Amino acid sequence: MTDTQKIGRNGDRTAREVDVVVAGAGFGGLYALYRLRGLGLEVQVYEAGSDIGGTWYWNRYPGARCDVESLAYSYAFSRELEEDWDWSERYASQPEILEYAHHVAERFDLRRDIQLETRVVSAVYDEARGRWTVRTDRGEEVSAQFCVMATGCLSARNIPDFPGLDRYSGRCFHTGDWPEEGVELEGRRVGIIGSGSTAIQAIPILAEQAGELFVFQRTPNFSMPARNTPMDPDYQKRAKASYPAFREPFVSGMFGLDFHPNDRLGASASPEERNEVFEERWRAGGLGVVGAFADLFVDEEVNEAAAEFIRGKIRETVHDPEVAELLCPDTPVGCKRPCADTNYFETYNRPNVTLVDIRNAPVEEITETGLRTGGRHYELDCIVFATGFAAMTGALLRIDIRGRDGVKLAEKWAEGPKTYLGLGVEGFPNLFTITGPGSPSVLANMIPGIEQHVNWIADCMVYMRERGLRRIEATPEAEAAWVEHVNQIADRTIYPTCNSWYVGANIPGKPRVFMPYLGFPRYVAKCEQVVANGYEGFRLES
Ligand code: N01
Repeated sequence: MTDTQKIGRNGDRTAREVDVVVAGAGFGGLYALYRLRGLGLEVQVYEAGSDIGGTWYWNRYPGARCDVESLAYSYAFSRELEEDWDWSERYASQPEILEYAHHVAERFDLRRDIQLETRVVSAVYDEARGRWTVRTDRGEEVSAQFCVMATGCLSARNIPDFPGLDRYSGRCFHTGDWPEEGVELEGRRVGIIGSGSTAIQAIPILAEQAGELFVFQRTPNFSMPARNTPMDPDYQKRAKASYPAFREPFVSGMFGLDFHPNDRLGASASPEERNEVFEERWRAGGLGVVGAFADLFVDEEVNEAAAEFIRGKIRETVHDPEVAELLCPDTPVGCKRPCADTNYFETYNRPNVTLVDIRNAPVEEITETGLRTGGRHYELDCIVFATGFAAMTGALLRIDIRGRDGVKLAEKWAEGPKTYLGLGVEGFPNLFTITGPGSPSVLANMIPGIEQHVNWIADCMVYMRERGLRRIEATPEAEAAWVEHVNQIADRTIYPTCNSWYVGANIPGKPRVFMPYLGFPRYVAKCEQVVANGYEGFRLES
């Protein structure tokens, strides 16, 4: 018997009762614990990893860092926390972000309610009791009034089902599960599959470490120089002196990201004027080119101008014209997640780096000693899978979640995720998702997005408590209207036009549905309006 179980009055084994179970101790789970505990609720957090940090715990691959400015990719809920933490670089590295998560956990004494190395495997709603029974992979069972799923948008790793994978005798790693002790690559022949944000960060470092590096690229991606620098102490001091004002542009633009959105329309600028704006932003570093014009995501011509500008930079940088062409994306800019890099395209000028185009010649098989594609065999000592994630839904669907009438979330979402505001799901009372599908999540600065969600959930629990309400559930009408709205907004943009993980296209068989909500400020306003109208779109019961 574990300490989460008790012997009931009749000798029967009953689950420990808590107010809230939180699944995941990344930035979402940590803040949920802080807020909900602050309401006097008993909260149990389960975390599958052997430490806290979520995404920033698992993604320890060489080169991992955040491409949102560190001063903005941080919690805003505590002025003291803001004051006592200093960032060392403009864009923080994974070890520094993880250290920050540890600092937050210590500072607010969070660890005592977090159980590590424990994965939530099922959550079943008991309608008669109005409670969730949550089970873990350690065989524990706990009963909770609320479930808060802080399972992350990009945490269910995707390793494609390449034939022969099991017989490979070398070492292979997914970037999202990189060994804590690191990997010795000196003198090794290393292959990396993928060319998304992760690969773009990892490739320059792997190329420095490995004897030879082979990059197996299916789709090239747009990337811009991050121009990362050590943190200027004066800049940090000024930012902290008026932190809310500093943070404002990181939450008020359509994306709440580092795009520094411009109100100006590219359609009304001449080609020379457009290029001037692109150039200025390219020089400033970060993802600014993507925010160069207000119509860049809706006007194909403006988007193509930005695309051609970046392609020009790739052609200038990469010495071999054939390699440069292979690296030039033919998708609209921003349609797949754009990246901010350090020496990515330059890396292809190194003599130990080979780009292998697998767009028309997919990986045929993994052999005992390497990989075969395009009729050629590549001998490899190590294969790195930078092949992404079952984004947005994967981490939720690997938990056996059953709501009212025993309905499985996996069945309900068979044709794509359906939520109201990315916070609640019809048929699943008292279950909240932090940055769930249908919320801005990955199309916003994640930490402000998390804080907004957790605050909304915490306020909702207070509202319910004050009124003696026990259950909250999205109505089918509100949910259907929200799903339609999410798609209508996306359909006005270039987003649905390419095969990105935003639409689930990276996972064979996944329904093609645009999952995140576009427009963080509009979303926040909608959430506030829902509250002002007495949780409109939700059914509340005592
Ligand atoms: O994953 P991805 P990621 N055969 O899905 C390829 C965030 N992030 O880990 O494009 C061959 O983007 C796939 O090819 P294709 C960020 O939101 C943030 O790189 O599907 N190739 C693609 O090239 C990002 O978007 C930071 O044709 C296959 C790659 O694998 C998200 O995480 C840093 C394949 C996967 O790219 C995920 O990025 C890093 C197959 N069968 C990541 N299957 C920050 O800075 C897949 N691929 C904050």
